[in-house]
Amino acid sequence: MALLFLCDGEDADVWSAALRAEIDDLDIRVWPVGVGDPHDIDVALTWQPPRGVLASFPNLKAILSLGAGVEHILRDPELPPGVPVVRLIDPGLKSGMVEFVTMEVLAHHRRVSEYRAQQAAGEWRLLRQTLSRDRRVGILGMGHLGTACGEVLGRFGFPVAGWSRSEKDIPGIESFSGEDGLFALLERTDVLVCLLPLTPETEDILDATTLGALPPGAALINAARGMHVVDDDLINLLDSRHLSGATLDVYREEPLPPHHPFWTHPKIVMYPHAAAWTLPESASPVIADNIRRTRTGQKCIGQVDTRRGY
Ligand code: NDP
Ligand code: OXD
Repeated sequence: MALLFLCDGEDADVWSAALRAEIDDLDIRVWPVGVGDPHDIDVALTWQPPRGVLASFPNLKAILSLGAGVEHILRDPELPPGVPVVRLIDPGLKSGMVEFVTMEVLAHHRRVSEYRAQQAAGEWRLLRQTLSRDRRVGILGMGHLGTACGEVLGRFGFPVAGWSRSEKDIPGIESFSGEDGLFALLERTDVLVCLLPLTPETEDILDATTLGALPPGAALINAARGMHVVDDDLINLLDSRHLSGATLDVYREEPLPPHHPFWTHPKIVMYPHAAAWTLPESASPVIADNIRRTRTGQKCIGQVDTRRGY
């Protein structure tokens, strides 16, 4: 029994040390050079696996994502059928995302970009302040991360609503679901936060129709996936002043190509997919638990429905 570490760009030594602190005799094989006999591999820990690689391990019993998203695994057309795919439910990812979303909601609420632009221009001017109770936040995706963000934002006094596939009953958060629910949420939202998984149903969900349904002056924070946003539609709505600003952490192509208009758009604040990292010191106990579960025949925590896509 061996764990395959299939995460290009991640430090395998750091991860091996953190995982062996949880399971001291863990046999870890690092792709591509240290795999050994493919029959030994029973669990894969992966981020953006190259197409077809996972299919080459005949005894694979679980595929663990190194992040919350799993679309980077499910897009492999040669994914071995019937092997459970598991998303990461990690306290470090949650706290990182809560910090990021709170920071950016507050930045839009308190008009930070406008003050920075005024400072650059040497301009001393007060911009109108709004009470938090008059700034409505809407969250697309009320899962592990969206719910945590909504609960914290509610404590600042923002009226928070969330949209999910199923209706939720979360104290202090208005719940919307379904297509009608999506437009009802958009119409009452001043700051829209996207924390949806990327699935065939959610791809391109933020387009001229949905973003255009937000009230004039609304702002967008996308910390989910770049494929949720139709880039040209977002730019048109910012240029026409329907939207006041956007914070983007994720892009259709990463790194964002140098000539993409987002880089220089005055109403866009960019981050390089940095909202919430998977840190070994936080995620290793969760991953180790799922390795143990796989080896003792129990269901992993965070197993996804591969047909649903999340
Ligand atoms: P979860 O699986 O816990 O939550 C997903 C939520 O989206 C659920 O509420 C689900 O509804 C809802 N949803 C899914 N499909 C639809 C749909 N078609 N219509 C309406 N609602 C839908 O995911 P997490 O909260 O853990 O993570 C969300 C995403 O955040 C990840 O998939 C990833 O892409 C992104 N992410 C980005 C990071 C970054 O650094 N930028 C870091 C970590 C995550 P229901 O509850 O009814 O099932
Ligand atoms: C994730 C991410 O899905 O970092 O965890 O994007």
